[in-house]
Amino acid sequence: MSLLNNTLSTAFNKVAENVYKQHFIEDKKLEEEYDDYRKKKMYEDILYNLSFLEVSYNLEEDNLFLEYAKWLYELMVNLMPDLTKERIKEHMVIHYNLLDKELKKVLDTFEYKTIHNYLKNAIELTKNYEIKDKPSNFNKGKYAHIRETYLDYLMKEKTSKAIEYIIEIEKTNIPLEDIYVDILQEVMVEIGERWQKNIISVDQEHYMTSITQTVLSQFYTKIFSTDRNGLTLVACSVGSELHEMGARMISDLFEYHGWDSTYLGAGIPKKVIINKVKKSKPNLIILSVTMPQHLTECKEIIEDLQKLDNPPKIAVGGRAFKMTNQVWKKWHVDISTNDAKELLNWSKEVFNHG
Ligand code: B12
Repeated sequence: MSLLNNTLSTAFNKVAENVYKQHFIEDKKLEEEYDDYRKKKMYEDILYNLSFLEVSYNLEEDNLFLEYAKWLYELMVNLMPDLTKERIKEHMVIHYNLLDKELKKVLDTFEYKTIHNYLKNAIELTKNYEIKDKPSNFNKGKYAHIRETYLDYLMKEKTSKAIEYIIEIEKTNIPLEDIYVDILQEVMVEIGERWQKNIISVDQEHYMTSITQTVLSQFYTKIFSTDRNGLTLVACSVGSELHEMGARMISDLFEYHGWDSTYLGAGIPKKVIINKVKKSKPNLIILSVTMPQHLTECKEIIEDLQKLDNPPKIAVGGRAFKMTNQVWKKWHVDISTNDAKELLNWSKEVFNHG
Protein backbone atom coordinates (compact mmCIF):
# COMPACT_ATOMS: atom_id res chain seq x y z
CA MET A 1 0.00 0.00 0.00
CA SER A 2 2.58 2.52 -0.97
CA LEU A 3 1.80 5.38 -3.24
CA LEU A 4 5.48 5.83 -3.83
CA ASN A 5 5.94 2.37 -5.28
CA ASN A 6 2.64 2.00 -7.00
CA THR A 7 -0.07 4.12 -8.40
CA LEU A 8 0.66 7.75 -7.72
CA SER A 9 4.28 7.92 -8.80
CA THR A 10 3.64 6.19 -12.10
CA ALA A 11 0.47 8.16 -12.67
CA PHE A 12 1.97 11.53 -11.74
CA ASN A 13 2.32 12.86 -15.26
CA LYS A 14 -1.07 11.74 -16.48
CA VAL A 15 -2.82 13.15 -13.41
CA ALA A 16 -0.93 16.43 -13.73
CA GLU A 17 -1.79 16.73 -17.42
CA ASN A 18 -5.50 16.16 -16.80
CA VAL A 19 -5.63 18.56 -13.85
CA TYR A 20 -3.87 21.21 -15.92
CA LYS A 21 -6.17 20.88 -18.93
CA GLN A 22 -9.34 20.68 -16.85
CA HIS A 23 -8.45 23.81 -14.91
CA PHE A 24 -8.52 25.93 -18.07
CA ILE A 25 -11.83 24.37 -19.10
CA GLU A 26 -13.52 24.90 -15.73
CA ASP A 27 -12.12 28.34 -14.99
CA LYS A 28 -12.34 30.46 -18.14
CA LYS A 29 -10.68 33.53 -16.55
CA LEU A 30 -7.41 31.62 -16.08
CA GLU A 31 -6.44 31.96 -19.75
CA GLU A 32 -6.40 35.79 -19.39
CA GLU A 33 -4.58 35.72 -16.06
CA TYR A 34 -1.80 33.29 -16.98
CA ASP A 35 0.93 34.03 -19.50
CA ASP A 36 3.24 31.27 -20.76
CA TYR A 37 5.58 31.61 -17.79
CA ARG A 38 2.74 31.21 -15.29
CA LYS A 39 1.38 28.26 -17.23
CA LYS A 40 4.74 26.52 -17.07
CA LYS A 41 4.98 27.19 -13.33
CA MET A 42 1.42 25.98 -12.85
CA TYR A 43 2.24 22.62 -14.43
CA GLU A 44 5.39 22.27 -12.32
CA ASP A 45 3.39 23.14 -9.22
CA ILE A 46 0.84 20.41 -9.94
CA LEU A 47 3.66 17.85 -9.95
CA TYR A 48 5.05 19.41 -6.80
CA ASN A 49 1.67 19.26 -5.08
CA LEU A 50 1.37 15.59 -5.98
CA SER A 51 4.77 14.87 -4.47
CA PHE A 52 3.73 16.57 -1.22
CA LEU A 53 0.51 14.54 -1.15
CA GLU A 54 2.56 11.41 -1.68
CA VAL A 55 5.03 12.02 1.12
CA SER A 56 2.26 13.05 3.54
CA TYR A 57 0.50 9.78 2.73
CA ASN A 58 3.60 7.61 2.95
CA LEU A 59 4.60 8.98 6.33
CA GLU A 60 1.02 9.38 7.63
CA GLU A 61 1.74 13.04 8.29
CA ASP A 62 -1.45 14.88 7.37
CA ASN A 63 -0.14 18.13 8.83
CA LEU A 64 2.66 18.16 6.28
CA PHE A 65 0.25 18.76 3.42
CA LEU A 66 -1.58 21.46 5.36
CA GLU A 67 1.66 23.29 6.12
CA TYR A 68 2.51 23.03 2.46
CA ALA A 69 -0.93 24.36 1.44
CA LYS A 70 -0.34 27.46 3.59
CA TRP A 71 3.12 28.00 2.12
CA LEU A 72 1.84 27.57 -1.44
CA TYR A 73 -1.04 30.00 -0.97
CA GLU A 74 1.31 32.64 0.45
CA LEU A 75 3.77 32.12 -2.38
CA MET A 76 1.05 32.53 -5.01
CA VAL A 77 -0.30 35.67 -3.37
CA ASN A 78 3.19 37.18 -3.41
CA LEU A 79 3.99 36.09 -6.95
CA MET A 80 0.73 37.34 -8.46
CA PRO A 81 0.06 40.80 -7.02
CA ASP A 82 -2.25 41.53 -9.97
CA LEU A 83 -4.78 39.02 -8.57
CA THR A 84 -6.75 39.41 -5.36
CA LYS A 85 -6.27 37.03 -2.46
CA GLU A 86 -9.84 35.83 -2.91
CA ARG A 87 -9.19 35.03 -6.55
CA ILE A 88 -6.08 33.05 -5.66
CA LYS A 89 -8.10 31.13 -3.10
CA GLU A 90 -10.53 30.31 -5.91
CA HIS A 91 -7.64 29.01 -8.06
CA MET A 92 -6.45 26.79 -5.28
CA VAL A 93 -9.85 25.39 -4.38
CA ILE A 94 -10.53 24.52 -8.02
CA HIS A 95 -7.08 22.96 -8.22
CA TYR A 96 -7.53 20.80 -5.11
CA ASN A 97 -10.96 19.66 -6.32
CA LEU A 98 -9.51 18.70 -9.69
CA LEU A 99 -6.70 16.79 -8.00
CA ASP A 100 -9.32 14.96 -5.97
CA LYS A 101 -11.34 14.06 -9.06
CA GLU A 102 -8.32 12.81 -11.02
CA LEU A 103 -6.77 10.91 -8.13
CA LYS A 104 -10.06 9.12 -7.49
CA LYS A 105 -9.59 7.52 -10.92
CA VAL A 106 -6.12 6.09 -10.20
CA LEU A 107 -5.99 5.31 -6.47
CA ASP A 108 -7.46 2.32 -4.69
CA THR A 109 -10.31 2.95 -2.24
CA PHE A 110 -8.13 3.08 0.86
CA GLU A 111 -5.54 5.38 -0.65
CA TYR A 112 -8.19 7.66 -2.08
CA LYS A 113 -10.00 7.97 1.25
CA THR A 114 -6.87 9.32 2.94
CA ILE A 115 -5.91 11.60 0.06
CA HIS A 116 -9.49 12.89 -0.18
CA ASN A 117 -9.30 13.91 3.48
CA TYR A 118 -5.98 15.73 2.97
CA LEU A 119 -7.44 17.66 0.05
CA LYS A 120 -10.71 18.40 1.88
CA ASN A 121 -8.72 19.81 4.82
CA ALA A 122 -6.49 21.83 2.47
CA ILE A 123 -9.60 23.36 0.86
CA GLU A 124 -11.05 24.30 4.26
CA LEU A 125 -7.74 25.75 5.38
CA THR A 126 -7.24 27.76 2.18
CA LYS A 127 -10.75 29.23 2.26
CA ASN A 128 -10.27 30.53 5.80
CA TYR A 129 -6.57 31.34 5.74
CA GLU A 130 -5.30 34.81 6.52
CA ILE A 131 -1.65 35.63 5.92
CA LYS A 132 0.11 36.82 9.04
CA ASP A 133 3.74 37.75 9.65
CA LYS A 134 5.64 34.69 10.86
CA PRO A 135 7.61 34.93 14.09
CA SER A 136 11.22 35.66 13.14
CA ASN A 137 14.46 35.96 15.06
CA PHE A 138 16.03 38.10 12.39
CA ASN A 139 15.48 41.51 14.01
CA LYS A 140 15.68 40.25 17.59
CA GLY A 141 18.38 39.60 20.16
CA LYS A 142 21.99 40.55 20.56
CA TYR A 143 23.00 39.64 16.99
CA ALA A 144 20.19 41.55 15.24
CA HIS A 145 22.47 44.36 14.12
CA ILE A 146 25.09 41.97 12.74
CA ARG A 147 22.49 40.04 10.75
CA GLU A 148 21.00 43.23 9.36
CA THR A 149 24.38 44.67 8.39
CA TYR A 150 25.53 41.48 6.68
CA LEU A 151 22.26 41.09 4.78
CA ASP A 152 22.34 44.75 3.84
CA TYR A 153 25.74 44.25 2.19
CA LEU A 154 24.34 41.24 0.34
CA MET A 155 21.27 43.19 -0.78
CA LYS A 156 23.60 45.83 -2.22
CA GLU A 157 25.88 43.16 -3.71
CA LYS A 158 28.87 44.48 -1.79
CA THR A 159 30.60 41.11 -1.85
CA SER A 160 33.97 41.87 -0.30
CA LYS A 161 32.40 44.08 2.39
CA ALA A 162 29.98 41.29 3.33
CA ILE A 163 32.75 38.70 3.63
CA GLU A 164 35.17 41.01 5.46
CA TYR A 165 32.41 42.09 7.84
CA ILE A 166 31.83 38.54 9.13
CA ILE A 167 35.59 37.88 9.30
CA GLU A 168 35.96 41.00 11.49
CA ILE A 169 32.97 40.03 13.63
CA GLU A 170 34.59 36.68 14.35
CA LYS A 171 37.65 38.47 15.71
CA THR A 172 35.44 40.13 18.36
CA ASN A 173 35.25 36.80 20.20
CA ILE A 174 31.77 35.83 19.12
CA PRO A 175 31.82 32.00 19.28
CA LEU A 176 32.03 30.35 15.87
CA GLU A 177 28.92 28.32 16.75
CA ASP A 178 26.96 31.56 17.15
CA ILE A 179 28.30 32.98 13.89
CA TYR A 180 27.15 29.87 12.07
CA VAL A 181 23.80 29.22 13.72
CA ASP A 182 22.59 32.50 15.23
CA ILE A 183 23.90 34.78 12.51
CA LEU A 184 24.41 33.06 9.15
CA GLN A 185 21.64 30.47 9.47
CA GLU A 186 19.14 33.14 10.56
CA VAL A 187 20.17 35.32 7.65
CA MET A 188 19.57 32.38 5.29
CA VAL A 189 16.08 31.90 6.73
CA GLU A 190 15.39 35.61 6.17
CA ILE A 191 16.68 35.31 2.59
CA GLY A 192 14.17 32.47 2.08
CA GLU A 193 11.36 34.65 3.48
CA ARG A 194 12.30 37.52 1.18
CA TRP A 195 12.33 35.16 -1.79
CA GLN A 196 8.92 33.79 -0.85
CA LYS A 197 7.56 37.33 -0.43
CA ASN A 198 8.93 38.20 -3.87
CA ILE A 199 11.16 40.93 -2.36
CA ILE A 200 14.28 39.32 -3.78
CA SER A 201 14.68 37.39 -7.02
CA VAL A 202 16.07 33.91 -7.60
CA ASP A 203 19.42 35.29 -8.82
CA GLN A 204 19.77 37.39 -5.64
CA GLU A 205 18.98 34.36 -3.51
CA HIS A 206 21.57 32.27 -5.35
CA TYR A 207 24.18 35.02 -5.03
CA MET A 208 23.56 35.43 -1.28
CA THR A 209 23.80 31.67 -0.77
CA SER A 210 27.04 31.48 -2.67
CA ILE A 211 28.60 34.37 -0.69
CA THR A 212 27.50 32.82 2.60
CA GLN A 213 29.22 29.60 1.56
CA THR A 214 32.36 31.62 0.81
CA VAL A 215 32.08 33.16 4.27
CA LEU A 216 31.94 29.69 5.83
CA SER A 217 35.13 28.69 4.03
CA GLN A 218 36.99 31.66 5.57
CA PHE A 219 36.98 29.80 8.89
CA TYR A 220 38.55 26.59 7.62
CA THR A 221 42.00 27.27 9.01
CA LYS A 222 40.47 27.71 12.44
CA ILE A 223 38.15 24.73 12.12
CA PHE A 224 40.81 22.30 10.95
CA SER A 225 43.46 23.32 13.48
CA THR A 226 41.84 21.98 16.65
CA ASP A 227 42.97 18.85 18.53
CA ARG A 228 41.37 15.62 17.28
CA ASN A 229 39.14 13.60 19.61
CA GLY A 230 39.25 10.32 17.67
CA LEU A 231 35.59 10.46 16.63
CA THR A 232 34.37 10.39 13.04
CA LEU A 233 31.22 11.35 11.20
CA VAL A 234 29.73 11.25 7.74
CA ALA A 235 27.25 13.97 6.77
CA CYS A 236 25.08 14.52 3.71
CA SER A 237 21.77 15.74 2.37
CA VAL A 238 19.34 13.08 1.26
CA GLY A 239 18.10 12.19 -2.23
CA SER A 240 17.88 14.85 -4.89
CA GLU A 241 17.84 17.48 -2.18
CA LEU A 242 19.88 20.52 -3.22
CA HIS A 243 19.92 22.25 0.16
CA GLU A 244 23.23 21.33 1.69
CA MET A 245 24.34 24.17 3.94
CA GLY A 246 22.78 22.65 7.06
CA ALA A 247 24.79 19.42 6.80
CA ARG A 248 27.88 21.44 5.96
CA MET A 249 27.50 23.69 9.01
CA ILE A 250 27.16 20.64 11.22
CA SER A 251 30.25 19.01 9.71
CA ASP A 252 32.27 22.20 10.14
CA LEU A 253 31.28 22.71 13.77
CA PHE A 254 31.94 19.08 14.68
CA GLU A 255 35.31 19.31 12.93
CA TYR A 256 35.99 22.40 15.04
CA HIS A 257 35.20 20.31 18.13
CA GLY A 258 37.79 17.69 17.19
CA TRP A 259 35.82 15.25 15.04
CA ASP A 260 37.09 14.02 11.68
CA SER A 261 34.20 14.76 9.39
CA THR A 262 33.45 13.53 5.88
CA TYR A 263 30.96 15.86 4.32
CA LEU A 264 29.42 14.37 1.17
CA GLY A 265 27.22 17.31 0.15
CA ALA A 266 23.98 16.74 -1.74
CA GLY A 267 22.73 14.41 -4.45
CA ILE A 268 24.19 11.23 -2.97
CA PRO A 269 22.41 8.01 -3.99
CA LYS A 270 21.17 5.83 -1.13
CA LYS A 271 23.54 2.97 -2.00
CA VAL A 272 26.58 5.26 -1.97
CA ILE A 273 25.73 6.46 1.56
CA ILE A 274 25.33 2.90 2.83
CA ASN A 275 28.60 1.76 1.21
CA LYS A 276 30.44 4.76 2.61
CA VAL A 277 29.21 3.94 6.11
CA LYS A 278 30.14 0.25 5.67
CA LYS A 279 33.64 1.22 4.56
CA SER A 280 34.41 4.10 6.95
CA LYS A 281 32.48 2.90 10.02
CA PRO A 282 31.87 6.41 11.38
CA ASN A 283 30.68 6.97 14.93
CA LEU A 284 27.87 9.19 13.69
CA ILE A 285 25.92 9.75 10.49
CA ILE A 286 24.16 13.05 9.84
CA LEU A 287 21.22 12.95 7.41
CA SER A 288 19.81 16.31 6.44
CA VAL A 289 16.45 16.92 4.73
CA THR A 290 15.05 20.33 3.79
CA MET A 291 12.34 19.49 1.26
CA PRO A 292 9.78 17.07 2.76
CA GLN A 293 9.58 15.05 -0.46
CA HIS A 294 12.92 13.49 0.50
CA LEU A 295 11.76 12.26 3.90
CA THR A 296 10.66 8.91 2.48
CA GLU A 297 14.15 8.27 1.12
CA CYS A 298 15.63 9.31 4.45
CA LYS A 299 13.48 6.69 6.17
CA GLU A 300 14.66 4.06 3.69
CA ILE A 301 18.32 4.95 4.30
CA ILE A 302 17.78 4.58 8.03
CA GLU A 303 16.19 1.16 7.52
CA ASP A 304 19.22 0.07 5.47
CA LEU A 305 21.67 1.50 8.03
CA GLN A 306 19.95 -0.44 10.77
CA LYS A 307 20.62 -3.69 8.90
CA LEU A 308 24.41 -3.16 9.11
CA ASP A 309 26.54 -4.86 11.78
CA ASN A 310 27.31 -2.16 14.36
CA PRO A 311 25.47 0.72 12.72
CA PRO A 312 26.65 4.22 13.64
CA LYS A 313 24.58 6.54 15.78
CA ILE A 314 22.06 8.14 13.43
CA ALA A 315 21.06 11.81 13.56
CA VAL A 316 18.41 13.33 11.32
CA GLY A 317 17.34 16.94 10.96
CA GLY A 318 16.70 19.89 8.71
CA ARG A 319 13.71 22.05 7.85
CA ALA A 320 11.59 19.13 6.57
CA PHE A 321 11.54 17.52 10.02
CA LYS A 322 10.33 20.76 11.55
CA MET A 323 7.25 20.51 9.30
CA THR A 324 6.33 17.08 10.68
CA ASN A 325 4.87 15.96 13.95
CA GLN A 326 8.29 14.66 15.10
CA VAL A 327 8.10 11.87 12.54
CA TRP A 328 11.67 10.85 13.41
CA LYS A 329 10.43 9.47 16.74
CA LYS A 330 8.68 6.68 14.80
CA TRP A 331 11.98 5.78 13.12
CA HIS A 332 15.04 4.06 14.57
CA VAL A 333 17.23 7.10 14.96
CA ASP A 334 19.21 8.34 17.92
CA ILE A 335 18.49 12.04 17.75
CA SER A 336 17.04 14.97 15.88
CA THR A 337 17.68 18.56 16.89
CA ASN A 338 16.71 21.98 15.61
CA ASP A 339 20.22 23.15 14.91
CA ALA A 340 23.93 22.36 14.95
CA LYS A 341 24.51 23.75 18.44
CA GLU A 342 21.89 21.48 19.99
CA LEU A 343 23.38 18.50 18.16
CA LEU A 344 26.84 19.35 19.49
CA ASN A 345 25.49 19.47 23.03
CA TRP A 346 23.88 16.07 22.55
CA SER A 347 27.09 14.59 21.12
CA LYS A 348 29.18 15.90 24.02
CA GLU A 349 26.98 13.92 26.41
CA VAL A 350 26.70 10.78 24.31
CA PHE A 351 30.32 10.57 23.12
CA ASN A 352 31.81 12.30 26.10
CA HIS A 353 33.95 14.77 24.17
CA GLY A 354 34.90 18.37 24.93
C1 B12 B 1 19.64 28.55 0.01
C2 B12 B 1 18.32 27.96 -0.37
C3 B12 B 1 18.26 27.27 -1.57
C4 B12 B 1 19.48 26.95 -2.42
C5 B12 B 1 20.30 25.82 -1.74
C6 B12 B 1 21.76 25.90 -2.09
C7 B12 B 1 22.65 25.08 -1.24
N1 B12 B 1 23.83 24.92 -1.74
O1 B12 B 1 22.31 24.59 -0.18
C8 B12 B 1 18.84 26.56 -3.78
C9 B12 B 1 18.80 27.77 -4.67
C10 B12 B 1 19.47 25.40 -4.53
C11 B12 B 1 17.40 26.25 -3.37
C12 B12 B 1 16.52 25.58 -4.16
C13 B12 B 1 15.18 25.38 -3.86
N2 B12 B 1 14.53 25.88 -2.78
CO1 B12 B 1 15.39 26.68 -1.26
N3 B12 B 1 16.01 27.67 0.17
C14 B12 B 1 17.19 28.12 0.48
C15 B12 B 1 17.11 28.90 1.81
C16 B12 B 1 17.01 30.37 1.48
C17 B12 B 1 18.24 28.69 2.79
C18 B12 B 1 18.57 27.24 3.12
C19 B12 B 1 19.80 27.24 4.01
O2 B12 B 1 20.91 27.10 3.53
N4 B12 B 1 19.62 27.47 5.30
C20 B12 B 1 20.75 27.56 6.24
C21 B12 B 1 21.01 26.20 6.89
C22 B12 B 1 22.23 26.25 7.75
O3 B12 B 1 19.89 25.92 7.71
P1 B12 B 1 19.22 24.47 7.78
O4 B12 B 1 19.34 23.79 6.48
O5 B12 B 1 17.87 24.62 8.36
O6 B12 B 1 20.17 23.66 8.78
C23 B12 B 1 20.20 23.81 10.18
C24 B12 B 1 19.08 23.06 10.93
O7 B12 B 1 17.91 22.81 10.17
C25 B12 B 1 19.72 21.82 11.40
N5 B12 B 1 19.88 20.67 10.51
C26 B12 B 1 20.01 20.60 9.17
N6 B12 B 1 20.31 19.37 8.79
C27 B12 B 1 20.40 18.62 9.90
C28 B12 B 1 20.72 17.27 10.08
C29 B12 B 1 20.75 16.78 11.39
C30 B12 B 1 21.12 15.37 11.60
C31 B12 B 1 20.41 17.60 12.50
C32 B12 B 1 20.37 17.03 13.85
C33 B12 B 1 20.11 18.95 12.32
C34 B12 B 1 20.12 19.43 11.02
O8 B12 B 1 21.05 22.27 11.72
C35 B12 B 1 21.47 23.14 10.65
C36 B12 B 1 22.54 24.06 11.19
O9 B12 B 1 22.17 24.67 12.41
C37 B12 B 1 15.78 28.31 2.40
C38 B12 B 1 15.13 29.15 3.48
C39 B12 B 1 14.99 28.38 4.79
N7 B12 B 1 14.05 28.76 5.63
O10 B12 B 1 15.70 27.45 5.08
C40 B12 B 1 14.98 28.08 1.11
C41 B12 B 1 13.85 27.05 1.12
C42 B12 B 1 14.21 25.84 1.94
N8 B12 B 1 13.76 26.67 -0.31
C43 B12 B 1 12.56 26.51 -0.72
C44 B12 B 1 12.19 26.13 -2.04
C45 B12 B 1 10.72 26.13 -2.37
C46 B12 B 1 13.17 25.77 -2.99
C47 B12 B 1 12.91 25.30 -4.41
C48 B12 B 1 11.74 24.33 -4.60
C49 B12 B 1 12.73 26.55 -5.28
C50 B12 B 1 12.43 26.28 -6.73
N9 B12 B 1 11.18 26.49 -7.10
O11 B12 B 1 13.29 25.90 -7.44
C51 B12 B 1 14.26 24.64 -4.78
C52 B12 B 1 14.29 23.12 -4.44
C53 B12 B 1 15.62 22.50 -4.71
C54 B12 B 1 15.74 21.03 -4.32
N10 B12 B 1 15.46 20.12 -5.22
O12 B12 B 1 16.11 20.71 -3.22
C55 B12 B 1 11.54 26.74 0.38
C56 B12 B 1 10.95 25.42 0.89
C57 B12 B 1 9.49 25.56 1.26
C58 B12 B 1 8.76 24.25 1.39
N11 B12 B 1 7.57 24.21 0.89
O13 B12 B 1 9.22 23.31 1.96
C59 B12 B 1 12.39 27.58 1.44
C60 B12 B 1 11.97 27.35 2.89
C61 B12 B 1 12.25 29.07 1.07
C62 B12 B 1 10.90 29.66 1.48
N12 B12 B 1 10.84 30.43 2.57
O14 B12 B 1 9.92 29.45 0.85
N13 B12 B 1 17.12 26.77 -2.13
